[in-house]
Amino acid sequence: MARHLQLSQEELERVTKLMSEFYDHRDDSKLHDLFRLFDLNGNGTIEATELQAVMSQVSGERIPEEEIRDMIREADANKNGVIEFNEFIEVMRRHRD
Ligand SMILES: [Ca+2]
Ligand SMILES: [Ca+2]
Repeated sequence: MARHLQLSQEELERVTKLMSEFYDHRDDSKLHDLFRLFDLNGNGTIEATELQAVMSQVSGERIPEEEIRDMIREADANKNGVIEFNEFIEVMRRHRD
């Protein structure tokens, strides 16, 4: 089931809302929902293409590949090139705290 690598308007609003709950209200309970929104193809990991697509939509401008690579490198604790859920939690918390 190939999916277009882009969030719908509704999903984009949800990402923005969940991020604000996470950062502003320190609500960790929504991280799994957030992870699933980033995981556009639903395979259980966040790939570079997905991170770029979502981050670009959220910020409203295209994030360069180089920046995406740095973000992945920072988050990718087991060095397999993709972000698993536990790595996602770690990096999100590190950025907030
Ligand atoms: Ca994925
Ligand atoms: Ca990984």
